[in-house]
Amino acid sequence: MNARNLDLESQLSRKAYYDRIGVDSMTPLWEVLGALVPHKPKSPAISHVWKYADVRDRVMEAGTLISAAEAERRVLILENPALRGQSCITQSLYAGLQLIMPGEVAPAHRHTQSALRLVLDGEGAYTAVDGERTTMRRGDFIITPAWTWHDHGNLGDRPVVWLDGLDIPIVRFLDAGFAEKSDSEYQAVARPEGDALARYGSNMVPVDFHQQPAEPTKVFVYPWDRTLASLKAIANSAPDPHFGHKQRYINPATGRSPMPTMAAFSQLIPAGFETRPYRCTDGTVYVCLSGGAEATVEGKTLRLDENDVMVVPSWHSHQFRAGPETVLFSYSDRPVQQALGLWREHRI
Ligand code: GTQ
Repeated sequence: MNARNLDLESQLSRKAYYDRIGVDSMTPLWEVLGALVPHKPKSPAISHVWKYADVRDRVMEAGTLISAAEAERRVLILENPALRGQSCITQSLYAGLQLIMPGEVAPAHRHTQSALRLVLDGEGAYTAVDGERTTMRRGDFIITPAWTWHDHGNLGDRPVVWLDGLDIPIVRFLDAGFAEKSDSEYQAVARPEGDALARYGSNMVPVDFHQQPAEPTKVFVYPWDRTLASLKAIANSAPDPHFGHKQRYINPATGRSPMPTMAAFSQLIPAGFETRPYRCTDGTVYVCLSGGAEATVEGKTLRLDENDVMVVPSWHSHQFRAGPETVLFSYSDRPVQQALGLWREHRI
């Protein structure tokens, strides 16, 4: 409604009416319809970059203030600057930087929220998912599907930092959060390292294995060396104008995303290449794994160097200009939007 075209008397009588119906917990749709049913997505989130070089010291400082055991998870949440206090980086996604110091254990628990990890800094840590440990190496993409037991430890002599991506806001929105702590700090090792990858992630599955489409993959680590080898091998071909060379991580048994609520991607942009502007309805978190690039998001220029984390909200047009050859990891809620028939993209 355009109140400016309304005489004062009408304005006052409407306001009085709104106050009267407010007593019965009602409010007029016509005052909010435009916001409820927007012409196009108008995310309250904004684009932003967390420069790892700037925040690394802050993360390390947490290591002197609280132990992983006391914190349960020692994480600095990356809050969208326009959504402070809501523990989210977009309306639907959570991101955080988790620190584990040498000798520490982040105790075993499980929850209905799904988690992904992207290892950024340090070495010697492991994460265990449903009885199998995997060593965390920089660039490894690791998942903890909903309701799987997981604990993290650091057997090395250096602090280790990774990016956590969770669907916390989605589960919160649905009021479907459950969690429980294990009686033991860490899970007993049930299978040797590499078991899940060998069984489910090597272009084969056990002969009698059949998955429902919505089930998460049993492959819980996508090692960086394999990802990089794939990207390098395809980088000889012509790059896509909007993406460079972009691959989507999948559940190899179904071809769908590794987990039902979050998609993840790896992308190589050749040295000097500029991608054309692109927008999609899934707000996306990008991490620069190697090289460096300039991103332009709705006219705003953001600089991306190694380990920097950038958020691009829904329907924000963005493009990248790579300096040297650049590899970006990203994740979003795309599978949720696709399952609901909501997802749209625009290759500008
Ligand atoms: O590692 O289990 O960043 O439960 C937030 C919640 C990490 C985890 C987070 C979690 C975890």
